[in-house]
Parts: sequence; structure tokens; C-alpha cells
Amino acid sequence: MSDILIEIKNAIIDGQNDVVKEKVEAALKQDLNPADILNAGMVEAMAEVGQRFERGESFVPEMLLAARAMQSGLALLRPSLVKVDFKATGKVAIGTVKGDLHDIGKNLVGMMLEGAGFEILDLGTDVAPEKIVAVVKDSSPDIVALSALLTTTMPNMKATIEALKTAGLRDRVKVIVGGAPVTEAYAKQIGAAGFSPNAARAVHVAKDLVG
Ligand code: B1M
Repeated sequence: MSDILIEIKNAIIDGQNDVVKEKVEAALKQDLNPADILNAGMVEAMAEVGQRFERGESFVPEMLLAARAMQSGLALLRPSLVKVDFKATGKVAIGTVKGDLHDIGKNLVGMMLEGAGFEILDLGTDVAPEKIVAVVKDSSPDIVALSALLTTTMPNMKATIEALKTAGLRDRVKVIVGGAPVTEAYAKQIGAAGFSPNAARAVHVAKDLVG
């Protein structure tokens, strides 16, 4: 891995916002592939932060600082990731489920879908099933994309699908799900129309569903 990617990774782990910005700008100037900056530098860093948290070597404040540094780097990468390819058309409402505040993966999925030509309604984090029902009624998205990072909030994906059924809207929208603890088997079990383990795959899943 190139030195600058290692520097980006370490700066995210250490929550050094300004260093991340400086290094991501430098990497882009050096014409490094944005996908490599994202995956080898930035996403790897968050995986390491999670492992340190699990081992009791770092705590919530460190995770927050790393997340802030990651978001700063993502903002700089955004223009490269969102070079719109107008082939796909469709509207996606995306949000992190109720009780869950993790939004980096959700933001990344939203950016990649936007880059693929989808119109994005970003509902943010901690999105209750009732809110999704209201959005489907009022804004008629083709797809609802749900993210969950906690095993304790995953059941709110099922609750959202159930709420859409109860409101008689289940056939008006395709629900796709993802996030670190979510599996294809879980997606099938709750009746989701699609599952993706990462942002790039989410684009293919969404395109297949509207195509
Ligand atoms: Co938290 N956290 N966190 N956290 N956090 C995890 C998820 C954890 C795995 C860490 C660990 O223990 N190793 C653990 C969950 C354990 C579990 O449930 N199994 C955990 C915990 C326990 C917690 C708290 C409970 C800690 C506490 O307070 N004691 C707490 C919960 C708060 C809440 O949500 N109610 C908490 C809080 C936080 C912060 C706020 C400090 C911060 C989030 C800040 C933010 O998002 N703005 C944070 C962070 C940063 C993490 C880790 C370190 C990194 C997450 C991340 O951004 N990854 C995380 C450890 C880890 O994931 N390894 C951890 C990078 C991102 C690009 O990946 O989000 O997986 P990810 O997204 C991927 C795919 O999953 C997929 O595509 C993305 C790109 O490839 N994807 C989708 C995601 N959503 C999708 C939707 C789709 C499709 C694909 O739709 C179709």
C-alpha cells in the first residue's frame, strides 16, 4: 500500500481531522484512484477502530473522532464518487434504522447511488418505521434502503417492512438492506427485496430492481 494511503489510514484512526483533509487532497492531486483512497485508506481505518474498541483499547470518544475525520475525508472524495452516470433512473429513500446513529456507511451508499444516477432522499439516522411509511406515501420512492450497524437495531428493518405492509404500501416500494451485521439470509428472512454487503454492490442491486 502506498505511503499516503497508510498516512490517511493512521490519521483517521487517530482522529486527526486536518491531517486527513491534507492527505486526501494530496492523494487526489497525485491521481490516486478514489476507490483505493476510500477502501484501502479510509474504510480499513474504521475497521481497525472497531477492532480496537472491541479489544477495549479505545472507547466511544475515539470512535467519534475517527468518524469525524472519516466524514471530512469523504466530503473531499464526494465529487469523484458522485460523477453521475445518467443511465439509472429512480428515487431512493435511504436512512439508518431507529435507534441507530451510525451514518458513514449509509452516506457512502447514498453517494454511490447518486453517482449511478439515482435521486436520493436522505432521511438521516434513527429513522422510525412510521417515518418511512410517511415518506413512501408522500414522496413515492422506488426503493427504500435501510442501514443498520448494531445487532440490537437490525430488528427495526423487519419492523419497517411490517409497518409498510400494515399501511398497505408494501407493493409500492422495494426495500433493500445492508450494514455490517446484516446478512443475505437475514434479508430474505424479513422479506427484503435486496441485500448488499457494501456500497458498490448496492448500486447493482438497486439498478436490477428498477431495471
Ligand atoms: Co459504533 N459500533 N457504537 N460508533 N462503531 C460498531 C458498529 C461496532 C461493530 C464496534 C465494535 O464493537 N467492534 C459495535 C456494534 C456491535 C454490534 O452490535 N454487533 C458498535 C457499538 C457497540 C456502538 C455503541 C453501542 C457504543 C456505546 O455507546 N457503548 C454506540 C451505539 C450508538 C447508536 O447508534 N445508538 C456506538 C456509537 C458509535 C459512534 C457514534 C461513536 C460512531 C458512529 C459515528 C457515525 O457514524 N457518524 C461509531 C463508529 C464509528 C463505529 C465503527 C468503529 C465504524 C463504523 C463505520 O463507520 N464503518 C464500528 C466498527 C465497524 O464497523 N467495524 C462500530 C465504516 C463504514 C464505511 O462501514 O458502516 O459497515 P459500514 O458500511 C458499509 C457496509 O456495511 C455497507 O456499505 C458500507 C460501505 O461499504 N452498508 C450498506 C452500510 N449500510 C448499508 C445500507 C445498504 C447497503 C449496504 O442499503 C441497501
